[in-house]
Amino acid sequence: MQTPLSDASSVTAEDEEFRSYFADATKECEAFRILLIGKTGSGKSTLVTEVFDFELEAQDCQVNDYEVGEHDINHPILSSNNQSLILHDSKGLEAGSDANLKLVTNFIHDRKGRPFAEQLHAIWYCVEIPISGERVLEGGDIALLESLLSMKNTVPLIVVFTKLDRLHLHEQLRLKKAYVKGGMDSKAATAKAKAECVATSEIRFTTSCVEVLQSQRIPRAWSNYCAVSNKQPQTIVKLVELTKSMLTDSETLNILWAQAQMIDVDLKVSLSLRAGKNLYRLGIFTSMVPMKTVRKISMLKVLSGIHSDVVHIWNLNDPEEILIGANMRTMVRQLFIDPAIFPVLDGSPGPDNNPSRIIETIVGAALNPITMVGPVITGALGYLDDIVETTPAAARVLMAYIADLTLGMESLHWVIRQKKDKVVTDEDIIKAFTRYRISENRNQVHKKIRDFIGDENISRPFKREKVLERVKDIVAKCRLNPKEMFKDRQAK
Ligand SMILES: Nc1nc2c(ncn2[C@@H]2O[C@H](COP(=O)(O)OP(=O)(O)OP(=O)(O)O)[C@@H](O)[C@H]2O)c(=O)[nH]1
Ligand SMILES: [Mg+2]
Repeated sequence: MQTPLSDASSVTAEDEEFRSYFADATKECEAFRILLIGKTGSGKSTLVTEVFDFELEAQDCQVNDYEVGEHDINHPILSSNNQSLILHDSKGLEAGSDANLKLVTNFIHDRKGRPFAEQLHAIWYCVEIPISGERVLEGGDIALLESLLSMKNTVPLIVVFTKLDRLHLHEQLRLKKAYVKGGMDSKAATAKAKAECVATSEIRFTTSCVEVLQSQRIPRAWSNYCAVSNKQPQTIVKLVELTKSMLTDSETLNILWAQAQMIDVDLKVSLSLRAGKNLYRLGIFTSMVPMKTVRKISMLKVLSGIHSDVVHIWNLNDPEEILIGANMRTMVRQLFIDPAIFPVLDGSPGPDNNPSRIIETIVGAALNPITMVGPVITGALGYLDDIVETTPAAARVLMAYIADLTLGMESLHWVIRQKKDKVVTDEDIIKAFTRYRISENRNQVHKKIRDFIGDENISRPFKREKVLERVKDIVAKCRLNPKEMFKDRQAK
């Protein structure tokens, strides 16, 4: 039995307003700022729609400016769909356009001296992959890279070769033609060409793009390159990873990047799990009497901070702020936390082992928020007050909250991704969270958490820092398979 100690730090913590870790880390700079360079038609708008769900057709007048092609590089482009991103778009560097070159270099130079939030955090230089022998980089491109080199630009610049699928198709047709000419029948030629075109495209891409970019002729003002296609999401994920790898160790930029991009789900999950860093900040895993600190701050506040961090990383378009509202937090607690508080030793779920019943209740309540807040919150508060005395149960709650909310948000991400308007509604949340709640993944998560708490004495200081690591392992083993999860309920 531990006797509560009276320690000054926890008294201070009692009065301290709980601050979200991610909100703190990004308070000086709330959006990732990216510059797009590339000729008209090179695929810039398409790319940003793919990566950021950045809806350029929105009603916003700034966006309309963008649509008509009057790209004023100084004019930041925002989208209500994704507020973690600011775009700047250049008109492109048509060969010989000195005025344009000056505009772009002056802009990059000017941003260099600005406060961090106004600086450029990355440059994507979009170049269409040539398929009929055109030059990949022209005089204007070389001149720009030259001036970036001489101004000692330090903003990571990635050369993004676009429309990779066109090269694949071009190669496929070329191969097919050759095989048919050699006497093969059309069907066999098509199949063979299809199977081989990716490999031959790779060779073409290396000679027509990579070798040119790496040649002496091209000033080394670029940091890296990749090839993308809007028809091949995995190529776009690679660009996101590449961009992330250029962000050095700035915690702010890493958080903003994970938030802003909407295509690399692994990156979202990984940052989402770092919401648990709040626990360190509050001293929960470093104090000798951890749960005393939890109680002083209140378990609900801790959960609410974690909740807000996780939701922010997923960065869904939630104009009504349903995801951070009290009803949502209550729903998550009721769906996932109660069983973590009342486990039974054989690893089966606790008192709510009738998922369809609890889900029906929750669904009804969440759709009708007025009926929800009162009784459910009272119940949850009661449980959480009771458990703060019991270290293992509290640790289990924290682990379950981080893991379940992360996977629930992943489920919601997949639901929203299928929607055209990308706006979160109550129904989407219910669909996504109940699907995860009844999934085998959720069972596994809770079983693993219970196994962990059962195996180890969590109250020992040297074990505590392992908790977040363990949550990471557990989530990694229980990641969702969206195709499997939503196979019988396709988005309407
Ligand atoms: N096949 C294929 N077409 C693409 C791809 N990316 C873009 N396109 C097409 O290329 C055309 C131009 O794309 P945009 O994204 O509008 O190009 P942009 O660079 O924004 O052009 P401006 O706004 O005029 O500067 C559109 O018809 C796109 O559908 C791709 O990866 N593959
Ligand atoms: Mg465009």
